[in-house]
Amino acid sequence: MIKALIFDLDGVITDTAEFHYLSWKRLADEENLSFTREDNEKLRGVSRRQSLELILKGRQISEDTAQDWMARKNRYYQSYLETVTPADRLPGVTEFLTEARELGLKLAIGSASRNAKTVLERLDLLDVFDVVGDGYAVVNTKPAPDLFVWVAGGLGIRVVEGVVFEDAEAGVDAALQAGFWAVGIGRSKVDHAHLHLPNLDGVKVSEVLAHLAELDSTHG
Ligand code: B16
Ligand code: MG
Repeated sequence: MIKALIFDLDGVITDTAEFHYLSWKRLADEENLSFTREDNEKLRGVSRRQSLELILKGRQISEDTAQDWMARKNRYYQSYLETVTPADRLPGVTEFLTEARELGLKLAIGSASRNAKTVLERLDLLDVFDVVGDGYAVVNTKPAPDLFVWVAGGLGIRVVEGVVFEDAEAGVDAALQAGFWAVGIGRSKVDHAHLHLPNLDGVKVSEVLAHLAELDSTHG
């Protein structure tokens, strides 16, 4: 029996990946680091700290410099966030969340981002979610299961009663490792999830739940 839906933010509810890219790119250009759009794909769902490490590609810098660079990138990113409006919800998101509420499901966010609450405010969605797990909630980030387990605790559900919607390989790994149902969204390596969808446009919550129930009765 599914009681809650848990959504990743960037790539599922809205697409802030481009802003992350532009912000890291500006920092990389200022510091003479090579950083391409292809490199950026590897940062999907990955924490700020791990993103910096991937961009450095093994180059060593002092802790003070690392803190300075992450803070600078975050300032660039936050200035992009000022342009976000409810129109930046991804297609189908509003309808999907509305149907989920009508079905009596609890709703939550499980995002690696420390800016998740700001983004939700800009999208006018903060009040829609019962629990928001963000980059401040746990120490071990995705693919560790900790964030989604933290969210389940806040919702008061068992992991088998929750479905995680994720666009990143690390996020699907985290959800599966924790024991949730997982729905992979988009073109990244997410087809190890129980169900894989291109996006939420035109997707019915009732159909997703029916599909998972069918899997449960076949394999469960
Ligand atoms: P911040 P998600 C993730 O969001 C992004 O996909 C990832 O690119 C970013 O590095 C991470 O948040 C941390 O973001 O710098 O704002 O703390 O997909 O987990 O919602
Ligand atoms: Mg994501």
